[in-house]
Amino acid sequence: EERNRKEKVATVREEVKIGEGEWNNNIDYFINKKLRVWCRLLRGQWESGTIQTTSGEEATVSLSNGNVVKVPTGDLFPANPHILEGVDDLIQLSYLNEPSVLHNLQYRYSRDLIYSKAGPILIAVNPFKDVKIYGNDFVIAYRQKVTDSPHVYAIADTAYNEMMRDGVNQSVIISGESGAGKTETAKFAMQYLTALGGGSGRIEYEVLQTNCILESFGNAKTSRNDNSSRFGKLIEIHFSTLGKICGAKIQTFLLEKSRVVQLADGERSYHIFYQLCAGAPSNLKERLHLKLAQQYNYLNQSECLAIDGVDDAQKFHKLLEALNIVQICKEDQEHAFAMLAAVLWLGNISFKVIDNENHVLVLADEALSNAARLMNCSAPELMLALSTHKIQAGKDCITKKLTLRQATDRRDALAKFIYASLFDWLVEQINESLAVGKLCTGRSISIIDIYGFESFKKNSFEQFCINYANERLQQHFNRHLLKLEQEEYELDGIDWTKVDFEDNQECLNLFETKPLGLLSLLDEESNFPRATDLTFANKLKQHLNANPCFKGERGRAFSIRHYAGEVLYDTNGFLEKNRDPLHSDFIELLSSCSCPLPNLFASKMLNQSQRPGSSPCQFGTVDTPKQSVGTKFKGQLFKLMNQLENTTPHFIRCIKPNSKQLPGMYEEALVLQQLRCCGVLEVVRISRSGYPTRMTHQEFAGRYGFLLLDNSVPQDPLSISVAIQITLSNLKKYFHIAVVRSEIARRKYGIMANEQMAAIICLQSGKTYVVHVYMALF
Ligand code: AOV
Ligand code: MG
Repeated sequence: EERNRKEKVATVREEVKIGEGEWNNNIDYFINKKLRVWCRLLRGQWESGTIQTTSGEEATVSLSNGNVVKVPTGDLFPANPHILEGVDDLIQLSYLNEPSVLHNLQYRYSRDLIYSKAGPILIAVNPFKDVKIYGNDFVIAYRQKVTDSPHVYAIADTAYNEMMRDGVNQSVIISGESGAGKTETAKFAMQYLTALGGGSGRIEYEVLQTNCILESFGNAKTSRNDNSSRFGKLIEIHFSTLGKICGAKIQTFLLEKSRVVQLADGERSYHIFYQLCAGAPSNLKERLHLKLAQQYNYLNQSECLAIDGVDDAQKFHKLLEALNIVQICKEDQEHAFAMLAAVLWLGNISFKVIDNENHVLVLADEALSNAARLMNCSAPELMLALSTHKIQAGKDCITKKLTLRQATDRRDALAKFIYASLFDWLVEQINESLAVGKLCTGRSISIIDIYGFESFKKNSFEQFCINYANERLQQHFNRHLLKLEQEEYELDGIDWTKVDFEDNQECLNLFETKPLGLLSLLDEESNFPRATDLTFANKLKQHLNANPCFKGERGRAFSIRHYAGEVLYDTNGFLEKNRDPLHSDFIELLSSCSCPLPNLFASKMLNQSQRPGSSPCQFGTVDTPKQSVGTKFKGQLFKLMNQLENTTPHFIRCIKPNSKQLPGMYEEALVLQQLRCCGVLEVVRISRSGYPTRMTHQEFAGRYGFLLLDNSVPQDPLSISVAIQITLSNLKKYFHIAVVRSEIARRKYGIMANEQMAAIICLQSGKTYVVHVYMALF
């Protein structure tokens, strides 16, 4: 076995001697040795083969499918030796070109090995089917370290161990585009942590049930994902000194409100509406005056009421269970359902045009009376609030009639406000129930799962915010994996050629610069009474055209070059969505409702929008909340980033293998685009040409001890150091060994070895000698 191993190492060594950069001089070597290469075919696909001959810039390649093709040598890349097929960490690949990485992931994916490591990152390729790698047996296997194949459980395990060992808060940061599998991955991470930190049985069960509730109210079917998160979420799970869960706290970010009133074709509103209509028992239905989903305008407009393979009624029963477990009392549940029904009925309220200026009256029909009854307000007052506007004129209040357009917008604004307030209220209730107990030590693991990068045919303010959030998260990723890692090498005085990476700072500046950034200009225009979406678009073009991440387009449109690709935005609705006004008439109306939730929502809103010095009499003029939606969101993201900075991050990158949500389908171009844009390849490159290996002495001896002449692993410190020297000088034949020179590194690591021992640093911690080896394959 030992001999075999040595031979393998020798072969790999010979094959990997040829570095990527030296390819041109080594094509002959590949021809002579009949080594595999990757060949880019006309349609951009990759096929493996061997080079037969070359002439000038052209090579004749015999492909593995039997064909022989002529291709430019620029379209050839060295392939990895067979023994490296499907390695579980990309850094083990000798050649790190794109086809090799793609092939390695595909090789694993086709064997249901959906997880791989890319140095410090976990890559998760969405299987779009049940893969039998989860559940109790697997949790135990990872806990007991029976297996070490890459898995979200392994990440959660590391986070947990580091939290317990170092007493430092941890975060698991999950990113990827829409439909890539972030939310599912986050749930598996939570599953593992709750299994590990389970104790009394109640709290961890509650923590898990929050997913069901938040998905009902915050997820919806989009054209990208049948269960798309329409809000961002950070869940902080707190642990006691003994490592048991003692509470949790959920923070949510900017729910997509517009979905409540407006749907794109083939998409749905929030799951909860369909679940309620399908699953409410008949007495509840009666109390809520509830009809079928297709009878509500807010739901039937997109001609999509059901999702393949999803039983909304059954989901409703699951939701009820979850609400009970999270201890939201029956009364509160009923209040919440009443608000949902009120929203649906609001959508059915219609208007009658009464003059040639398009002024309207509200039709006093079933929709109006039901909405009023559910909100517990008077129907005539609701009618008035929907069709007129009170304006303060000196000491008097005058009432103005609204046009059809204004009235419809107002009705929709009310529906959106009620829904968004309900969502926030629900999160508060959950947090109260999960409240972090006294036994908590303040140690926590945060899991972050936000809406993924989106690019539709038509992109509006929602995508603008979602993609901005993803830029922020990408920057956090860049900073930790690309910037700080390299800075550490520099500090340690290691000879290091910097790996360049796409920094997205410029795009963030485009959003955040004051006063000439997207968000500031948006606010400025939003405050300008006569501004329109078109004047806003023109303003952007006027000020931002010089920014390489910005492009003015025709009419109301503009594009942003995001890290994940260019997105075309239509400014239609930007100003209104950014202002997000709720007219004071409604606040008054909601405050007058004899029902707890509308009252609560109204008073929250008042607290938010009350400006210092404003009196209640100014009701009619204080129409816009203090902060715009964009600015508030920016603030939330900054806070989130600060929070994350105080944790040890663990990154998971979810990859969507096809855009059809189908199992077994691996679209190379799509995968490659995702790998490219999020910097995974650069991280692998840094990890590989960098010095990521920091292993304990035992691991080091176990792995490389066979290079010692007498094969023995000594135990006493002095012999260890001698043995390491010998091993190292042998290893030097095979590996790059970094020379750590700086004084800072010496202080950081304790005893530093001399140059002969290169990067070996011995650390004495307790009784074990830890050897830090900075090394990498040639
Ligand atoms: P997302 O969270 O990344 O999109 P999801 O986690 O909702 O994506 O995943 C989309 C769908 O892919 C899920 O509904 C599952 O059907 C499937 N899926 C994902 N991961 C797995 C897995 N590990 N095993 C089995 N099926 C999986 V978005 O929220 O739209 O950005 O905003
Ligand atoms: Mg999601």
